Amino acid sequence: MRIQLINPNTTTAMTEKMAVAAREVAAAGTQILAVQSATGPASIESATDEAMALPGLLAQIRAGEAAGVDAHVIACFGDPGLRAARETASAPVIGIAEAAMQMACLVSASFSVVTTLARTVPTAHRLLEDYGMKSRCRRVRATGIAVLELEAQTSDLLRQKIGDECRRALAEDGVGAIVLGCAGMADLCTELTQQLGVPVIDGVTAAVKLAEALAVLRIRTSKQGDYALPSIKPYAGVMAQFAPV
Ligand code: 5HY
Repeated sequence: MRIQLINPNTTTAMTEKMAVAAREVAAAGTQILAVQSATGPASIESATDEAMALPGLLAQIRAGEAAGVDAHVIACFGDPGLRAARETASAPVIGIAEAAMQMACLVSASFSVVTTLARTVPTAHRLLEDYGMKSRCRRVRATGIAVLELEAQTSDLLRQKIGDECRRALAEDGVGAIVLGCAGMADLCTELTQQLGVPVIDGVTAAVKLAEALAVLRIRTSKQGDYALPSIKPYAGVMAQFAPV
């Protein structure tokens, strides 16, 4: 099976980092095709970044569909463009935030999210609302770490900072699990789970396993209702190259 792992930001080191995490958990017969947007911001930390990242992301979804991949993973914690990607695709499309939150709910009554900048906290709250998860998430905690500080191997200092915030979540929020709020934290999940003694869930690996499950079960994105294909129409200016076909 082939899973297209899409980094919707344009930072190659981050794409490579998440590909390593994805390949570590992928089943023997699963190929991880790691790609990133060709256009857009280096990291996604605001609604503006997200809007500017979407044309490049949707172009990758279309390319993956043309190549016949079995599933797509959108590897950014804001789940940018998830609904548009599902309109575009017939294969399943999994967002890492939704995947991590759903998986946390399977093993704990409640969880807290430990994420990057305070700037991204409202996005996580909006997703919780959209996914009907508000009652399961006790708190979304920022670490003050920018996404690009996590682009390569996470430094010891940042590991410590993220670990400390997870410990505070366990001490203060009354939760049984932690969801890591950035694709750049994918390299921390195993060690934090060992250190903290509770499930620490990274969305990249959670999404890969959910994508495999849907592909094996041959469950694909519904093309009726909300995720019906978008209608074809002219797009003007620079957007013409991104128009649905
Ligand atoms: C991510 N931004 O996972 C999100 C994280 C965040 O470029 N990749 C990004 O902080 O919302």
